[in-house]
Amino acid sequence: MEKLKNLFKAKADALGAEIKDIIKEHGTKKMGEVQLAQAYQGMRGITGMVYETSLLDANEGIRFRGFTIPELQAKLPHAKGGQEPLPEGLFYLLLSGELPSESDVAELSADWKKRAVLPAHVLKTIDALPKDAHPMTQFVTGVMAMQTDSIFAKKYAEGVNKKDYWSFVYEDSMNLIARLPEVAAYVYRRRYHGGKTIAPQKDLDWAANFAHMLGFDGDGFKELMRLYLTIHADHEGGNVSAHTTHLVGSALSDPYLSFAAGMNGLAGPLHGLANQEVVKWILEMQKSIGTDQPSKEQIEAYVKKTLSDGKVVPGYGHAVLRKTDPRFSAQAEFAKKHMPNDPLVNTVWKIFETVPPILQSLGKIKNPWPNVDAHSGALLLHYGMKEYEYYTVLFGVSRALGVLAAQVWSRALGFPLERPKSVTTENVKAWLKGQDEVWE
Ligand code: NMX
Ligand code: MLT
Repeated sequence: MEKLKNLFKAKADALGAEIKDIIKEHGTKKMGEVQLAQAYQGMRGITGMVYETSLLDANEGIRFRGFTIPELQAKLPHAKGGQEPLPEGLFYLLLSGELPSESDVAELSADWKKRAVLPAHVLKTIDALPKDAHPMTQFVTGVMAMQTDSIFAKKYAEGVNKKDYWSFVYEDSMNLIARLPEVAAYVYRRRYHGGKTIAPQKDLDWAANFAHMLGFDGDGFKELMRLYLTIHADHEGGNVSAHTTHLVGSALSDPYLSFAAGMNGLAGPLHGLANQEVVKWILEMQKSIGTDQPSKEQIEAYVKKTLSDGKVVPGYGHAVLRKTDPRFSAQAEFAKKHMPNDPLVNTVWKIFETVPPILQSLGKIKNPWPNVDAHSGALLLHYGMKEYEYYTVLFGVSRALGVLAAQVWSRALGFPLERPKSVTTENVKAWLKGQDEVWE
């Protein structure tokens, strides 16, 4: 798809020149200061990187290139008869900064279809793992196996000019995104359906074809996938999966290596694995209480027990957000439209009424509100995808759109190796006594 690549190049050249001037004129301006506690406490609130594709406001939530989720639902092209945005459109927007037309999206969809050819060894590499290996392990293994096809790695070994890096990273990113649904669907069918795979259907859009290969051909699930794969794509640069992809990419590791690294971060329970943890937690609650429709009082008691057992309430809290995640709200709207009487969805809504005041009452949790993961599982279960250990793979397929678009930008803008400074507590203690400096 030369049009998108050329558009990107023109935009990147213009922004690159602007950034040069900004750094020259304002490079010594302070963006904040670092407190000692921040160095010990996960670097919260330190602004230390540039990531072009999206920006998170603590109260409003995510904007993708300036657009909120409801705006994207209205402005991005839809499938015929559908109402949810096509993820192809979101990728076009993230990469170029421009809203695509219907034909831009159709062209991108067709381009990804052409690229969606897996090297022969990829599925065999996944097959070397036990069938019951966690789906994220199988997914990342598939991504790593595809690395043999990296154009960037090959060109780098040949000694290309650094000005051209972005072009090969673009090609790798497009190939990787095009191929991910087949790898992800393979993992699902292998783990849960005896390895009976389903061939791609070439006339479907990226999300609908993924749904089809997973084995879900209903219109409702396809619409859900379009929404799901759009809203999980990006959450500015500091989250674990985006930051890891960015960091590893800064070493000029190719997009396969850096995306796989990001996915290993997404597989952590405080990050993307929280979507499986939410459903697991709700099912355990139902079992322990003995009903699939617990009352608010029963939920309250179970939340208190979770906390007194020293565990987190999955799906609640956030490192940056301080209000209900608009991705939670978008999913709640989808549920109101398509499944308002689903008992599990109703339980998710009751948990939403119950949990925040309890978390608030502890006095230490900065954000008692639900995040994206609090709702997603109930929607998937509604359509019959009950294998919750798989859910993070869906998150990962979506996250590729954001972190890989950002990676193309990072190479086009010539961002250097990322390497922040660290200190030791010995150094900190000496600094506090005035005997040493904290080295910059
Ligand atoms: N349940 C119980 N305790 C919590 C929760 C929660 N949902 N959220 C925060 N806390 C605790 C936290 O563990 C910490 O305790 P302590 O001081 O004893 O170590 C204290 O509250 C202060 O934490 P915060 O500063 O509010 O949160 P932080 O920025 O450190 O962590 C999360 C953010 C997202 C890791 C945290 O809220 C959490 O563990 N949530 C549950 C897991 C989850 O839903 N993760 C998904 C995030 C979204 N995503 O997809 O990535
Ligand atoms: C994400 O989507 O990456 C999560 O909400 C976590 C984050 O932003 O830190």
